[in-house]
Amino acid sequence: MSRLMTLLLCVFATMALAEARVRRYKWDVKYEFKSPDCYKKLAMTINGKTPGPAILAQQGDTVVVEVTNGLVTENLAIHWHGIRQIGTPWSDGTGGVTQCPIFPGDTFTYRFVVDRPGTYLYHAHYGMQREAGLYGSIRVSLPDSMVKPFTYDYDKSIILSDWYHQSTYEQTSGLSSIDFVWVGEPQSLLIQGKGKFDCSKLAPPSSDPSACNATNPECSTYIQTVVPGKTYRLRISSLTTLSALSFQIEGHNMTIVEADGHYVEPIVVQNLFIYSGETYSILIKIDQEPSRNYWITTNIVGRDATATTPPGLAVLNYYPNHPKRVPPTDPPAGPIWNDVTPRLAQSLVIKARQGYIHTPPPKSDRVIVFLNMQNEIDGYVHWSVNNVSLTLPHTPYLIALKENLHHVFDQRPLPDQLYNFADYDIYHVANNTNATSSNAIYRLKFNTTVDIILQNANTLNANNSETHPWHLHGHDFWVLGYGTGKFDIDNDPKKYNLANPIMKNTVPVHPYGWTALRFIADNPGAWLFHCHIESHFYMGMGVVFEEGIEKVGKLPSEIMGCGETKGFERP
Ligand SMILES: *[C@@H]1O[C@H](CO)[C@@H](O)[C@H](O)[C@H]1NC(C)=O
Ligand SMILES: *[C@@H]1O[C@H](CO)[C@@H](O)[C@H](O)[C@H]1NC(C)=O
Ligand SMILES: *[C@@H]1O[C@H](CO)[C@@H](O)[C@H](O)[C@H]1NC(C)=O
Ligand SMILES: *[C@@H]1O[C@H](CO)[C@@H](O)[C@H](O)[C@H]1NC(C)=O
Ligand SMILES: *[C@@H]1O[C@H](CO)[C@@H](O)[C@H](O)[C@H]1NC(C)=O
Ligand SMILES: *[C@@H]1O[C@H](CO)[C@@H](O)[C@H](O)[C@H]1NC(C)=O
Ligand SMILES: *[C@@H]1O[C@H](CO)[C@@H](O)[C@H](O)[C@H]1NC(C)=O
Ligand SMILES: [Cu+2]
Repeated sequence: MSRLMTLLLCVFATMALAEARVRRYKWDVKYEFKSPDCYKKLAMTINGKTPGPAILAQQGDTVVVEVTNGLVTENLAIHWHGIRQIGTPWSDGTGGVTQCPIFPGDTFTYRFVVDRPGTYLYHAHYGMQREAGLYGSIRVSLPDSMVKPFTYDYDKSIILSDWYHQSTYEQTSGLSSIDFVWVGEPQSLLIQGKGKFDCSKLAPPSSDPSACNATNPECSTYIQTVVPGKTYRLRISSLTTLSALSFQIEGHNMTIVEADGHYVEPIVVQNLFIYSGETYSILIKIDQEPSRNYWITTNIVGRDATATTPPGLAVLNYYPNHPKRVPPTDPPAGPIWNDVTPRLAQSLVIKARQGYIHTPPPKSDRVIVFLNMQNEIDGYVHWSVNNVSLTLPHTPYLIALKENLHHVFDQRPLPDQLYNFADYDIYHVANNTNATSSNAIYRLKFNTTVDIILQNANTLNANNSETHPWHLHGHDFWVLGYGTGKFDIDNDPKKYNLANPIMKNTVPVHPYGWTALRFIADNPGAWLFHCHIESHFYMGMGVVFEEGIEKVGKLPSEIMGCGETKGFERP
């Protein structure tokens, strides 16, 4: 019997090997005028499109993307969000961390293995370029020989995002001025790249009638046609620059079955809370009154955008109704923006699926508490972690570490906990003390287990604490717990879920709350861990981990060319 099993396993392994393919893509990135919400703006496109082309692959495939930077005056880097890059840390696509940016006119080839099935993303990772629309989805299917723990008839991907009319240049200039200008709430929400801005609200009205054209087909409502009686898997992901969202489909419950590439114990919800950088698969049954269409809506939660950002609308079109037939009802209102309770409840209820549980190590070797703080530095507003605001060095960390360029970033270790964390009042307005700007990093002992506690606090404004989705490159982490108030290092760890925690790469930290994570530092490289809100990361909200740098293979010369790396280029 066991010999037969071994034989079968060998056969399957060989089949899996035989199936592995190379998926090649050739992308031209440039600026083009686009009107995703009817307002004409310069958007960053891939082969003429935003969202860019979806990458479809099967577990074990090698994805090769040849990116040509046609932005003329701007650098570029593209990150493969949720792909751990085991053995290829230089393909993570994080400008300043894992590579020199792709210079205008240059072509760079990303090459990596998609080693697990699931729903992943890609997006620009240089400056605030994601805001300009450079993003798309990655769908990795199971090997032919393996079955999913749930069934469905159709599989669709929908990316949610928010959209600003200002350029990234205007936004970054405002954020990095002494007269700080906040980016504000987005003008619209996009569902699979389509939204609707009310052109009559343009202030001042444009004299150019094409500047905002309500009948432009680029901003036609997104329509998902469905066949009655069938079950759909919708892969919902968020790549908002700022907003936390709620997503709902009128009259239909949704069953959450996957989160960030991991199967979860199915739970039925009426709305899905989703934070920037997260992906979920939901199943819906097309079982409602078939003579009409239904609304698909998304709205902002966690920030008061009621007066500024209308909900994003799309249509669930029951075949054979006309796709343009407007649902006879008003779009359902989403949940109220400032109620944290249901959001925390959703975070708490999602567990790893029975039969697919990866058990975390029972103990950690190191505990790092990251206090999320808003500060000022020399009059500039920053976000910081433990009083340190991240600035990226001109020479990327991966290269600096591997080639022993010790002088290009601050070598001093950073604290595992703010020295006065116990006294820090998370409900008090953050005192206007200056944080420190630094490019120092955390160095993790290879293959050790690390716990990260993300602690939220009050911002510089009274009675305000924000939601921060934190994303880790190069790893998945276990989500051991969430709590409200200040983390109690003596008692809260006793309540950790070590039995069936989900694994994710992005997780929210709720207002005035904490989130506890555990991961194994077993992927040699230099990895960013940061708030996935574009402006927060731009303002310093992130840290960098190094682990097993001596185990990193020879760096490809293509990632060189900036800062002190020039001598390492191919002659
Ligand atoms: C608005 O878009 C429609 C549809 O593409 C087009 O026919 C019309 O000319 C546009 N109007 C302007 C002022 O550009
Ligand atoms: C959705 O779930 C709720 C709560 O479980 C239930 O009351 C309702 O009937 C369900 N709706 C549909 C359309 O299945
Ligand atoms: C912060 O820095 C500014 C500018 O350097 C300085 O004027 C101010 O006194 C500092 N504030 C504190 C609390 O140290
Ligand atoms: C800010 O300073 C005040 C007065 O010294 C103190 O009561 C408060 O706890 C401090 N705030 C924080 C967030 O530590
Ligand atoms: C943050 O750093 C500043 C300047 O080094 C210091 O004055 C302040 O007390 C620190 N804040 C905390 C909460 O440690
Ligand atoms: C990592 O640690 C585990 C448990 O201690 C051990 O089994 C494994 O061999 C280690 N892996 C490496 C690459 O050192
Ligand atoms: C903050 O909340 C407290 C308690 O609810 C209230 O007394 C205070 O007026 C609020 N402050 C502001 C600026 O809203
Ligand atoms: Cu944030």
